[in-house]
Amino acid sequence: MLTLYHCFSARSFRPLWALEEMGLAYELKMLPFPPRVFQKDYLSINPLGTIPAFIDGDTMMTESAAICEYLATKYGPTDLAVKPGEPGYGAYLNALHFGEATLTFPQTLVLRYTRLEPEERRVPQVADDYAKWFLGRLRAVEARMASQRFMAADRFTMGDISVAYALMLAGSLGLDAQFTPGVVDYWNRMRARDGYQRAMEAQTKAAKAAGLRAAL
Ligand SMILES: N[C@@H](CCC(=O)N[C@@H](CS)C(=O)NCC(=O)O)C(=O)O
Repeated sequence: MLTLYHCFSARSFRPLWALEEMGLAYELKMLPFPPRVFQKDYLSINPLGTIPAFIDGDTMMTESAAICEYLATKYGPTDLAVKPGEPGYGAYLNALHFGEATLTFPQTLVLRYTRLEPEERRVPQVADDYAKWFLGRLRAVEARMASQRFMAADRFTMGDISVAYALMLAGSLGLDAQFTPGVVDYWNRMRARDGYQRAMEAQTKAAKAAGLRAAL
């Protein structure tokens, strides 16, 4: 059985969405956010205390985009991955990493310095600067959507899951009002997918069962 440790709408949503797109069976373990504070025994699973943690037999992974790639390559074949021989391979790998390293990381500073730190440690200038930094980096998505419908290979892939999760997080942080038209259209198409909707339903049901509220 594949096991995914998840907090509501945290980065673990990427592998959750991937699992739903692929129709794989999995167990979803819902935790309060952040688990390193509210569920300290989770540190025995993932010493970093971060979400996600993903278990498949002896394999344990903690990087959301890498887990998506793992699922596609290990449990495929699936069109959700792009093969090295295909023209969109480079764009695919780029989107997988761009979604996390370039689009999600700056938003974690916004989250931290507007919501997670105690009032006296909040720093509006850091939050504003990194919100602008994130919105500036969306230029790459806007430019691509001028001529394409997906991040790679002319079809929906794990690269889209990686990038679209960053847009989902931006919605939680109230940054989506500043999306440009091509990004708005792309995000609307991504979140209309059945796989996305099923992942949303799965986390809502699991959160209710665990007595947890939305974390992000
Ligand atoms: N690069 C990792 C980052 C994991 C990460 O930092 N997750 C956040 C949730 S979105 C977290 O667990 N934060 C709580 C903490 O740092 O204690 C990934 O893509 O999965």
